[in-house]
Amino acid sequence: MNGSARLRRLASYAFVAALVVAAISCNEAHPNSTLTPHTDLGREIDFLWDRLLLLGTIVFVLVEVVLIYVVFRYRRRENQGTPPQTHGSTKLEIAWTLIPAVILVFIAVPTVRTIFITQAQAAPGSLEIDVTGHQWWWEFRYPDYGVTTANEIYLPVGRTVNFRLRSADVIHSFWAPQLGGKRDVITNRTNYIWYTPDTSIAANVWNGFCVEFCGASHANMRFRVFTVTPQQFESWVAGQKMPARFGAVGPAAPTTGPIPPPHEGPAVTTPGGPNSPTQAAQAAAHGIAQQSSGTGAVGGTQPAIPRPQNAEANPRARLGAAQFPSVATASAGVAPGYIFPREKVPDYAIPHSPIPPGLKFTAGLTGNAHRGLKIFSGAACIGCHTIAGNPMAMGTTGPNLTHVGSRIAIAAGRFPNTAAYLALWIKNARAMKPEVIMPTLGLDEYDPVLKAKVTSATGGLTDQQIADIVAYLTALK
Ligand code: HEC
Ligand SMILES: [Cu+2]
Repeated sequence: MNGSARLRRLASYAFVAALVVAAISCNEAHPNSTLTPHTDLGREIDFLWDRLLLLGTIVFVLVEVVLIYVVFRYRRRENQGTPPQTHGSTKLEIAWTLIPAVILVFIAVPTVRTIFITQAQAAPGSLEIDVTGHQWWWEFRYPDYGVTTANEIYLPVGRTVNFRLRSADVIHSFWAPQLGGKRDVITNRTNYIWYTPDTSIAANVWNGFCVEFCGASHANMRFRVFTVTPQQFESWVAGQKMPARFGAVGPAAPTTGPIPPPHEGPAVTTPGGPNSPTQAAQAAAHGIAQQSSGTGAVGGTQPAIPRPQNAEANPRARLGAAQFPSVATASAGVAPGYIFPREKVPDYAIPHSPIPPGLKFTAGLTGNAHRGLKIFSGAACIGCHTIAGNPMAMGTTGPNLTHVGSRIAIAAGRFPNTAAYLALWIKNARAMKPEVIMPTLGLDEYDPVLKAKVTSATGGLTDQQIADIVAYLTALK
């Protein structure tokens, strides 16, 4: 291939590449783009980026024009002798020292200004959120409200939020690209980042990520930010402050809902519960995984959250108020406070992770939340999980499950929060998420970390027991 043919070929490659870049950047949907900020902090950084990009482009174009001109204008011609050689030029040296210095001033002034703004302390009266990075999930505490959650935060628009970032183990990094950031989460050190979500972004969901490699499941360490109106936030806080709600378990319960493998379509509830036919119809209409409150569950491939159902009678009689007082007094299956409507969650915020091949769950099982509460409270779970209102569950190694039923995803955004995924998760978390700290708990399941099978001697749970636990957890709105 001669030189000009090669040049032409390169040019056509470059042209195609430019087209691809243009096509990608014209696409509307950029849910994780950092170039469309929705907070004050995000805009400060965006301003700096725009300014530097502009200056850099001007310098680049000037330098390239001069370079190309010089290459062609002064290229070697035939029969040309050695051109005159020069050594040293004070004028030139002053020029090429001064020009970059001036350029640097233009870069330094906005940079330093932005650093001062973004590193300043948050304004007084900000909403404080304590963020703790764990391998591989996020713990969020609202110290002013006594609310603890995992992997999902609600922020009122228009109010500055001040994140206090700490790590429980290794270095992580906290980043919700469209809101602002990112900032490292470091062991034995508290970092801060604050921003104020624009009032225009109420009723939105934003993806968040861990962006510092922190081990096997680093890529599975995500979170969701819900930006809501101040009123919705107050309502959400009020609900989250309450102890666990058990769900609507009526006197006629248990109504049933078999748990199919998640790759099968939504199953049909067995008749029995007062709401069952309506629920089934709703589920069919919305393609939503169905959940009959307090009892067994149904999952489809649809990553839906159980919808609140009508509140029913008090389960106190069945549970024994003395043993689980708060659980027993809670009677409604309806979430006690505002929760972001499941059907409004955009697709980019819904997990699409595949289920590991070989992991199966007995189809058609019916869970019972009463039994689930007892099994949960007597199993290893309570050593790692807290459920406010269940005095047995006080562990802090894993996420707080007090209102786990009101979250859209589990396992730090890896799977949708439906009965079917919950069942598989409890059965073999380590198959669902590599090397996760939560052990494999399903009877006869293979624990890929311990490299051993789970037996009944090591507390292995049957599918029926897991279905019961799932009924209990999904009732915790
Ligand atoms: C050794 C501690 C440990 C034990 C025992 C344990 N878990 Fe977990 N669990 C964890 C950890 C850690 C996570 C977070 C995993 C992740 O996302 O990386 C977790 C996550 C979960 C989640 C998802 C929560 C969320 O918001 O993402 C559920 C549900 C859950 N566990 C239920 C159970 C149940 C039910 C049991 C008992 C049958 C149990 N766990 C036993 C440590 C444990
Ligand atoms: Cu990480």
